[in-house]
Amino acid sequence: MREEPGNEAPVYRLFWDRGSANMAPHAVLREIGCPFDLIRVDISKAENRDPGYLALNPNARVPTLMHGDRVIYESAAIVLYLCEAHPGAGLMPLSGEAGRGAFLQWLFWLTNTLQEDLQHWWHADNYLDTEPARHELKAVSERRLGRMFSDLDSRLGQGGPYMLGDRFSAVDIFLVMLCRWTRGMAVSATSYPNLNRLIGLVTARPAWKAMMLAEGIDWNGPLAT
Ligand SMILES: N[C@@H](CCC(=O)N[C@@H](CS)C(=O)NCC(=O)O)C(=O)O
Repeated sequence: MREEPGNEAPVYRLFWDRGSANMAPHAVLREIGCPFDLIRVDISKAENRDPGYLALNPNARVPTLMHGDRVIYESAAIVLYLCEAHPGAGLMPLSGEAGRGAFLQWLFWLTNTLQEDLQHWWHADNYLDTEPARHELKAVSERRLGRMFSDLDSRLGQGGPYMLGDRFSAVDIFLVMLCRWTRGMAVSATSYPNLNRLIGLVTARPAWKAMMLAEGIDWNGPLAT
């Protein structure tokens, strides 16, 4: 599928699957407004294990971004790469600007801490062999996530509405992607008022809406997507 504003040649190719970790890079591409190709990698059909895809991303995960011959994987790295390549889009404070440290801190924390606990909840089978152990890991992860979302909510209540105060950035997109992944939990991210306000702000953006439409998902879609 080609997403091509005007007649420009596509600059990027994003390998994606529905509702996966590509959501944030995909929405960032749409915020930037540059031409790109979308190449579906259907995990349910094990396309992420095809030799051709493994040659790009040996971890067999989505997303992967190609920029010409360059290959980049890890969703947060792709987001940072795109924000740096398109400073005019204003999706992150540049080096030396106020908020730069906070941007990096939150992007890294979201991907190495919050996203990791979400992985435990969604994919306990990747970590433990028996059902009771997996059940326990899911319960512990959900408790830990609850504390993290509660802390984020307090922060957004004191200094929001965005993670960088009154400045929207790609960190908000990344966080809202992770918030969608809580929709099957007893207490989802939308239960926290300040987080829910941020979710409302980000999901109202044309770029987010276009990403959801292109991926064929909505906020409360089935848990497989
Ligand atoms: N840290 C990676 C995680 C990517 C990831 O786990 N993607 C999932 C979909 S959300 C995936 O590709 N799963 C396929 C599998 O584990 O076989 C990132 O953020 O890019």
